[in-house]
Amino acid sequence: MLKFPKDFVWGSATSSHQIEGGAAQDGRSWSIWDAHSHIPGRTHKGDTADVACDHYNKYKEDVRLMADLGLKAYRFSISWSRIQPDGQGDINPKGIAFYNNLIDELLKHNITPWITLYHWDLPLALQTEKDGWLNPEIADSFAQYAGICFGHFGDRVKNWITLNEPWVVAILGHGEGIFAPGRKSKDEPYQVAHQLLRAHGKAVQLYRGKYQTAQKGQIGITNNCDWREPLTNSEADKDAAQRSLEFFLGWFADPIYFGDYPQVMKDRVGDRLPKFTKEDIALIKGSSDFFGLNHYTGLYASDVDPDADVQNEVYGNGGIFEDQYVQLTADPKWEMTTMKWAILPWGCRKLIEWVSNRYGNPPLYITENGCALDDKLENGEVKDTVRKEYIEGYLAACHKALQKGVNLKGYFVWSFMDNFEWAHGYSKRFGIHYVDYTTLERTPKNSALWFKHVIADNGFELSIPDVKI
Ligand code: GBH
Repeated sequence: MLKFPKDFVWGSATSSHQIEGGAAQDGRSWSIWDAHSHIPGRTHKGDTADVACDHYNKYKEDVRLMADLGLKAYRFSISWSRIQPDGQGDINPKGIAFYNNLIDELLKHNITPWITLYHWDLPLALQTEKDGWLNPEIADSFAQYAGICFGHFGDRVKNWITLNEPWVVAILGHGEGIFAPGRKSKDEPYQVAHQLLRAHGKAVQLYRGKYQTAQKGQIGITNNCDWREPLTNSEADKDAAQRSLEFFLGWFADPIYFGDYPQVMKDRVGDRLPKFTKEDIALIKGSSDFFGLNHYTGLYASDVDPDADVQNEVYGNGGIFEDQYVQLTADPKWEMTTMKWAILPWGCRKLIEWVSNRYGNPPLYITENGCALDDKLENGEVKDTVRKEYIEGYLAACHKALQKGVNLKGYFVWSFMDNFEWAHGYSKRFGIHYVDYTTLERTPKNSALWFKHVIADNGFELSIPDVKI
């Protein structure tokens, strides 16, 4: 039996734009993702999140399903456009009321709310009128919005995450342009990342200065990272894997833990990498009470000779190719999810050990981990064995890391239910609950029924003893 520490946080996660729907309900305004998905060709089959899972109207039913699962914690995000339709200024009382009701409903069922303030759905006005995350003023707008949330919800909410995956905002939103706001650039990712870090720092400063003592909560940030395994034992490939991890995760975590970007980024990106002022460093260094990590997959990394004529996607390596010169490859033998992401539990173990070693073994939460499959609902059942074994393998890897002393304190499955998977629309299913998009009916998949026992037993009997962890 693999037992987890007492008080281990067993959770599941979602985000506002992916599940809520009610896009124009009760005074909500559009976010950059509403605008993005309404442009033909940006999402699979033109899917939008206008209705999504209609969680805005079905939240009570959803909390009941969470309670059925015995979930200890639920991580969700707030739609900034519901709280401040213009992104600044006036507060929308109906938006406040919705999250108050959701929080109260969770607490009534003994489920601890974990709130993410920003999961990519920037109020559209801030983009069209202010240039969004490119504008240094956004740090103040974000802190103002965060303050509204701390003030209205912080009496009951003790776990705050400022930003979800700033890497995605920078690289997919401003580098590749496949996510909102759909911009393609080799420089903007660095500029946007810089403002995201400053905004995070300002929100944390406000929380610590004005709310934390009275409310007694914790605040941090969630970053994402895929594992990078050296392709060979050569020093060059080992360096390439390390460089890739520093460009991916060190980019956001080094400023928070050490007060500056990784040296390898400063060396290679040069003047295109913004510099922190003393005031910025005072805001950002030490600004996370815990290390939030979203993790799904990994790839081999190998070194590329900058002079060689290598054909590579500019952004295909988790960053801008010419800044890193890292080639990423998959082993054809690896089992893949329908996202074509490799299932690599051992990569999860290596990554959390890497984080623990580099950042001084901080309290660590896996705030997302999960698997997309072609699920079929048949006779009321979804036989998602691969998902159950994915979660089982990754949890076994977590357990091994715990035994080695990693300070892992919780694990949130992505996602509580099938939802709007961004550019993939509704074509990818990550949920442990199946959503029928015609009737909007929810059904627990077999993975959810298994996870329920894991929570109840605070561990599980490993059913896949050959899994490589
Ligand atoms: C998360 O991001 C999001 O927070 C969440 O909203 C989303 O629904 C969920 O994932 C599922 O997509 O092609 O092998 O190079 C995930 C961040 C970054 C993880 C890119 C996978 C590419 C893997 N992703 N990474 S690969």
